[in-house]
Amino acid sequence: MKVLITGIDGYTGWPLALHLLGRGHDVAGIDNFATRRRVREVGSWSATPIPSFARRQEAVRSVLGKSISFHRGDVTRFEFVRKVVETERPDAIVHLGEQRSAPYSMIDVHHAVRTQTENIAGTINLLYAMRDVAPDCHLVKMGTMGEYGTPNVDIPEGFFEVNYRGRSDPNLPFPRQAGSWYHWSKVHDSGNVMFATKVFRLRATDVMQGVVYGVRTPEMTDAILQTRFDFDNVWGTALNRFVVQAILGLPITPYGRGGQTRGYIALEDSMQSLRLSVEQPVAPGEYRVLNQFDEAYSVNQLAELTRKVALEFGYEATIEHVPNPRVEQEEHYYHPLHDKLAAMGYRRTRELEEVLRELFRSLSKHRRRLKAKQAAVFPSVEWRRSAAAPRATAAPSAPPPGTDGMTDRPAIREP
Ligand code: USQ
Repeated sequence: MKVLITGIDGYTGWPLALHLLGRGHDVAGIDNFATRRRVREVGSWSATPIPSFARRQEAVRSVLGKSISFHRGDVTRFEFVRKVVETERPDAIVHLGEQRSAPYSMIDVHHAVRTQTENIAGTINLLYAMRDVAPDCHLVKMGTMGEYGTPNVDIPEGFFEVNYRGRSDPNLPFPRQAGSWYHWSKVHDSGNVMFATKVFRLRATDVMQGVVYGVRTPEMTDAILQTRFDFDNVWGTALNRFVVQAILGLPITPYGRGGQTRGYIALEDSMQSLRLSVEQPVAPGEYRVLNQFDEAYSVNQLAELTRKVALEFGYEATIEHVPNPRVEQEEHYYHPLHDKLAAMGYRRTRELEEVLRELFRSLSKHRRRLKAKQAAVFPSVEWRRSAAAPRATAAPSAPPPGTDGMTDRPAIREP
């Protein structure tokens, strides 16, 4: 199959490209390198040194003997998106090209607006491009388990039966209660994708993915093929950050009481799941929702396990509960269902502890890069910051003259 990946330069986009190539698919990609710029904006970088995209393409040619066609550009520009879809004529589009950080979206009004306008516009552009030039193409859209929030009941895969005042509907969308502007952008996307499948008779799978952890996949056979790995407080996610904290001799920091529970999936198994979605498209007009995670853990469980594995590597990590910069439930019921991927042939291949060891092995090699950006590890973005309180260090509170407050605006050269 021919697969177009938006956000191909990212943490999951790049390994997905390698994984699909390895399985005999053709891959094309889009990226505007926003993540590279925005990680710099918050004073950090990828723990793993990653080459420019041109060098990545070269490496794919020389190491794997394959090729990736690449289009640099922004999915918020409709003409660009339409042109790429028309040129590539993909069988599937995996849409990962969105602003993916909850803290980044909570920095201030500019980051909130930019997150929502970009994410929502990019998805609508793809839906229209598909309608116009690739109506048979299957959209695999990256959503998030965070769309559902933490309700006090089981979470189905997208839809559930409702009985209300003597009437019933077997298939209503399960309520969404997201916890950041970023997560809400995914909720709005979900509504838009569901609507487009009806009115344009498009095919779509909406992937409610949990938190992804890990740094390696089997296709990364050479250091030049490795993916990015973020560990700062804005772009790094819980478990990945905990490993880095342990390596740097900093305390592991569950926010608040640490009972926050989320679904987690290893990077390699996320690739398997996305491939299965691509290889098993839905029918025209069908909107499928998949809950994509392996197991739910609380932040406290992850912190304890990280401390245990850290010891095996000679790191005596401590755990320090810090005031929660977010507004979220810190103790709650959490039981999402996730049966559909298993029915599609998905099998978990990676255990958490084993991936934790791999993380310690891989990241210890980059200790100097971690140390150089250590200041970015500490929480800096507060969800409920009053105007008078000290602000996030990540961006200026008032936009500099002539800009909209985003420091990633100017076109920059790739590193
Ligand atoms: N947390 C800590 N300490 C830390 C960092 C995070 O306790 O140092 C807690 C957070 O408060 C939260 C939980 O860990 O309760 C998860 O936070 P996270 O930063 O790992 O993940 P989150 O912000 O939810 O977002 C990440 C990805 C996002 C994806 C989402 C899946 O950045 O793109 O959509 O995971 S999910 O969490 O299922 O919504």
